[in-house]
Amino acid sequence: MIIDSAEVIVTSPDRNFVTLKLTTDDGLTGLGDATLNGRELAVVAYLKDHVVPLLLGRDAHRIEDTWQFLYRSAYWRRGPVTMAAIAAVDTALWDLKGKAAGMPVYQLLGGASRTGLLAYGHASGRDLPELFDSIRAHQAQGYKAIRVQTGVPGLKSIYGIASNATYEAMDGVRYDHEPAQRGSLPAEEDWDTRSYLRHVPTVFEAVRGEFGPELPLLHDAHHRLTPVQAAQLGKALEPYDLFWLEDVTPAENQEALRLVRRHTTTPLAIGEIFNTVWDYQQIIREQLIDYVRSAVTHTGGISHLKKVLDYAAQYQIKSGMHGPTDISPVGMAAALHLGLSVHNFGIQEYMRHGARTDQVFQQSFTWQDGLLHPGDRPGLGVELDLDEAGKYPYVQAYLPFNRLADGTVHDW
Ligand code: KDG
Ligand code: MG
Repeated sequence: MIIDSAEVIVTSPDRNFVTLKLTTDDGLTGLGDATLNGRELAVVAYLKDHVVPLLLGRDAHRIEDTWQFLYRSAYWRRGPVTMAAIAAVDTALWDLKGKAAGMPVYQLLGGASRTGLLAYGHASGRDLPELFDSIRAHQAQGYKAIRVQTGVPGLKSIYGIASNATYEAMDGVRYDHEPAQRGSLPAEEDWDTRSYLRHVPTVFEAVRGEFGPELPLLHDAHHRLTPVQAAQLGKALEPYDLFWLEDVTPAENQEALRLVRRHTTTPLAIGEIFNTVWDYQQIIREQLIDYVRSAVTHTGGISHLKKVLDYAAQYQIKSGMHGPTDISPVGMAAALHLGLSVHNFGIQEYMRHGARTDQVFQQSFTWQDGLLHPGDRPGLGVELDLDEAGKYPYVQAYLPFNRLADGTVHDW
């Protein structure tokens, strides 16, 4: 099974996606997701100029060897662009191996450890009535766990969601396909941490009052807090029994989490912007987190994220793979195969893609009773319709950024 051709496909049905397609001498095709939200074309160039020429003529069965070759031979290691490119190759090779074996990828990873994957969706609203409607609409769609984000009084944007997001109603659920907004400049949003810290516990008190104690609730602080503010928030939210509190502090400073941990037992999830096992070394060893947020797409592919999760398993830390709409259906399928197979699966983030995206990427996963399953087609179970993809050329889009009232740039 020799790699004959490697094509990088950019398409923007509801948002930008970058896909690597490998074709072998025996006519099999494998897909890998290389989408890096807001920096898509950097990965396209990395793949086209520096990776594709190295792949032609290689044995597609040698997944681990190819991974190590791409990682070590570049000399320059880690980083989101490199690791998204390597992830795409790795994922496409798993897809090929599955197709060659006539088995879904999860079977090659050791088989199913469960019957389906618990998934959470994103409920949001400018105020409580809108938030409650959004939670109910998610429940009606079958979601058994829900992330809660709301507007903060005095701030213009709904926190955690782009203010001008293209909302598209699907079965009554509003979807923010784009925190990344189309245009040549990132949108500016406003932020005030003290208002946020005062407001969020009141939201969770109201949600628990309305929806009761059972519903697993999650919240994302999107790197906006200092360690002591994160500790305050975790403590304030303890009565509402969160499934997790995500990205409380900027992830670069891992020691910050020691302080947070000393003050709260609210479970912590971190890592959607991490890209290697080395980013997790300290926070897993010191048990500073409870969930690993990395996506296959941004963490070197199925092979590398499995290593992270196996390491995490030694400390009873579970998976919580990143699954917003900027992970393509190919990246989502990879997450589902990995999640189904590892023992320490925790929860899967699942925001539905738009109708155009679903036409470009034909998928075979199922969503039933709040559980996802990757399906049993050989490989990943996703095929890319090139004609459909060709209808939607790349559109420049950036994630927003924040400024405080005095004009200081703040984490978004
Ligand atoms: O590309 C960035 C988005 O994926 C991010 O804003 C979404 O934080 C996010 C989440 O938890 O899904
Ligand atoms: Mg997040």
